[in-house]
Amino acid sequence: MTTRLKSLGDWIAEVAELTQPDKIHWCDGSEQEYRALIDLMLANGTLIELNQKTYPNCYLHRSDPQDVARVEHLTYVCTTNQEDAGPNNNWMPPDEAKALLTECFRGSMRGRTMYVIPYCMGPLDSPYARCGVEVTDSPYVAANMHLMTRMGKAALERIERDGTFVKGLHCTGELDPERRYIMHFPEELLIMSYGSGYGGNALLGKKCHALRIASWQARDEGWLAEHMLIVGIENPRGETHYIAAAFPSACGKTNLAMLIPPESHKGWKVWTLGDDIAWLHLGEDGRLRAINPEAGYFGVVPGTNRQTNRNAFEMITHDTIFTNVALTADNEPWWEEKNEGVPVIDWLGKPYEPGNGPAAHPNSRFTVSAKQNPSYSSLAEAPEGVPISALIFGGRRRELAPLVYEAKDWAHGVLVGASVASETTAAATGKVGIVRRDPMAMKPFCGYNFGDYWAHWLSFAERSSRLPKIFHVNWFRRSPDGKFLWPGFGENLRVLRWIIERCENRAGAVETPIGYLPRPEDLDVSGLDVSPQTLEQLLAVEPEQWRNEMKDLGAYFEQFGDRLPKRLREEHRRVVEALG
Ligand code: SAT
Ligand code: MN
Repeated sequence: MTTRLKSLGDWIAEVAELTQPDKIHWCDGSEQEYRALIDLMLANGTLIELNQKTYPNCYLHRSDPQDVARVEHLTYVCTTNQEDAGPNNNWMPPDEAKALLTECFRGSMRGRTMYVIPYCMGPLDSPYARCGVEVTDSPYVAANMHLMTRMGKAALERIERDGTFVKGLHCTGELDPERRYIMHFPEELLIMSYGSGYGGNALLGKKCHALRIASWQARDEGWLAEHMLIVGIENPRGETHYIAAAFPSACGKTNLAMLIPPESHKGWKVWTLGDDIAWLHLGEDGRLRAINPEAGYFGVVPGTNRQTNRNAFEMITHDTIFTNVALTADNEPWWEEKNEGVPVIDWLGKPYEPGNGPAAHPNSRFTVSAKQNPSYSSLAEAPEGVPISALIFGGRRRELAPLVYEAKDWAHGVLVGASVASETTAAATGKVGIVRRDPMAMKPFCGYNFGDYWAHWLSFAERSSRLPKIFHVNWFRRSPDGKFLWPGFGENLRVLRWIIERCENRAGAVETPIGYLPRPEDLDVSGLDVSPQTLEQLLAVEPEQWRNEMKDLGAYFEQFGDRLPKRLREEHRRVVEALG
């Protein structure tokens, strides 16, 4: 297979000339090809076959121990003007970055096969979908891209029709953390990634294309590329509302996207459209419509069990690639809070010793096709996407942020999104548990200056009067003695119900300086082990804490200087004044 598209053919020739692979393989996306990739990795030891009786077609990949998460300090946005990348991104002049990486890539595929992966982000026949071509020397990346995207022949046909595509060049390299770079050139729709085989660094369709490059394209073209799950909530009357929700990595997006209604909510159904990324466009009717650009899940494994996420637990018992989990004596995958089995080999391949830390890496992952999800929505394939009733922002906060609140209007909602802060998790290298600002959960993923990004968000109010309502949630608030106050998981449906009822003008609320909050009686907590005092704590707005938060937010905004939209500054001032 080659291509009729000259620009693509020329680029592949240029890359091959630079990297000097032994062979070039154009991926067609077939099942036989996937099988051959798996067999190759089984033969060379990069994959381990798991128990095929209990986990058919499941495999384990152990990454380099130094290559287990995204590396934000080595991720760059290389725009001509540094201001365009903004203080929220690492920056290098494009020429310098390319020169540096060209030296890394020179001869880097010698003795290896170069895989050319044409892929489409979004349903193949969707006007909202966008395509890319990833070139990689990693069969692990090719196999993961097979599960995560619509890749191969059909994608290539669309690329040839469109005539444009995002270029992604990836090479595993020496896996030296000192020689690892994830570089983006949004002005040229180009990604160059060297020295890591980990998901978000190496599966270039995901964060690199579908968020960093796409957010740039979206600003130019008038849409939004967001770090959001998409879920449909169907009530017992058969009416479905679609919600898109942004949370930082490893804060439960996959669980929320696959939520199982609790026993108390007979007749409710939850449909998954996406668990990580949403592309949002204004439809002709003025409503915001969402598609999921991805076709699979790259989810956090630890914590997944029958109680927390039964759908995911069952979904990953077949046709799944596991990365960095532990093994039982029966050669089954094992992870913390699996609640069954006993680990004997840890994620590093060593005999498990509790004193050495967790058996599975805290950021161990499963890769699986979305079609395996029992709650997969048929509308996930709809070219026009689904209409969104509510947008939700959330973070992981021990204190301050109440269980849920609603923004007063769109501009206030943009402030609420911009104010997201969250405790860091194992999804990125660095310290875990530190509260940091993560506006719209996009801090690691916005491909341009946050100031311009907020202006773009604000501009939607001028284009439509039918925008969704905006909410903020916090499932992670704790009591002074450190216990989670809210049960979370399936019970989050109770909060989503209030959100939906607010969208239908059917639920009560009280106005506070930070937005509308449910009164205790507006939330259905019947049958839950949540006392009136606990509910009060969950819904408390402490003015002193909030005054400090707003001060901190104001100081954070200062770094964006002139690029900070006036409207956002005004919104901030309005909330500060309301807090007194
Ligand atoms: O970056 S990944 O997509 O690999 C995981 C995450 O951080 O969400
Ligand atoms: Mn994510």
